[in-house]
Amino acid sequence: MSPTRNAHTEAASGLQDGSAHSERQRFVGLYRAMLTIRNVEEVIQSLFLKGEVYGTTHLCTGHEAVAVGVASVLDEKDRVAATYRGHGHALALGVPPQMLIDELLGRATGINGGRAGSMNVTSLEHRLIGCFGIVGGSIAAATGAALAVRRTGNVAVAYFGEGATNQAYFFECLNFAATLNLPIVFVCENNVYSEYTRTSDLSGGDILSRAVSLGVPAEQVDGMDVWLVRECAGRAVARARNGNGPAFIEAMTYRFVGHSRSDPAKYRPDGELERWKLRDPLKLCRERLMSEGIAPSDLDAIEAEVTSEIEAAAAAALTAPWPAPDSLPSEFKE
Ligand SMILES: Cc1ncc(C[n+]2csc(CCOP(=O)(O)OP(=O)(O)O)c2C)c(N)n1
Repeated sequence: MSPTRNAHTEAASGLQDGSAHSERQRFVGLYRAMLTIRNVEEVIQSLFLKGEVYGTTHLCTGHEAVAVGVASVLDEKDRVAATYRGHGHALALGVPPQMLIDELLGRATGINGGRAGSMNVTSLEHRLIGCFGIVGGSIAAATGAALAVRRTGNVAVAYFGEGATNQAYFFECLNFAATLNLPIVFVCENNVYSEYTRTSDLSGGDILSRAVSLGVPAEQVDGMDVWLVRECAGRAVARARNGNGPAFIEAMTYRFVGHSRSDPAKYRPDGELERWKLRDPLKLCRERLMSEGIAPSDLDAIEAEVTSEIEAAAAAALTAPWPAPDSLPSEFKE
């Protein structure tokens, strides 16, 4: 089945005929996709604080360029595993914002019928084999998916945080992927913190060397710049697709919000957040688009359009139907 996409992901994905879309238009699509993620995360946070979101939430605000840049080089039959911080990945892969917001509010119209919630969003139709709450779980799931897609010329992508590179999954799966020459791209989103601790206080050595020592070529990229992420991911995905085996990307990024729920992130040193915000991926992208000749008023119009689309989706989610009790799996019925 062909994945369902919105206009923004269609443009962003680069899956349309290249001749019909100039490079400039493609990057406007990437900007729109990042704006969508930012706006969805903002409404989710506000609905969470009002008690409308069930379970917990881990927002990816600040990581948008990684999700969008990598998704933009994937094709229709690739496979992706993400983490509990996976709303952005789902949206970048084409899950409609309305269906994601509905899901987080536990509504029947959610992408998983309201049964998955924030941490377990899955949509095979959109290439997303799952979001995993177990740190490092996405690495194992994507490695399994790489085994499944290796005969079809497709690739698997594992997203995970830098804290997951201390997990056994990381070492076992990179070793396995290198040994079997699997078509997989490991995308580590290094956002500096693992929950409430600076990851450098938990880890020995550097992350790129770990991947290289297991036989996986590794590259670091500025995860705030969607152009650079797209180029880096393009190289890694092409390598895997051409039968040259796994690749590892360490995307340097920062989460602008706390780890989860209403974590105020007081463990950060003064000024750190502000310094990273100077390199907000949306700001960098907007500046780049303006330098390419796109009028600020056109970008303002896109921003206003996305904001009102997502606000309308949030309002609609609040009135969406609940799942019928008899739609519960039989083991949950009395
Ligand atoms: C196996 C396992 N151990 C511990 C946890 C608790 N936990 C949830 S998120 C997290 C931090 C992970 O940090 P990182 O991998 O850097 O990802 P980030 O949350 O920064 O995106 C931990 C320890 C867990 N979910 N799974």
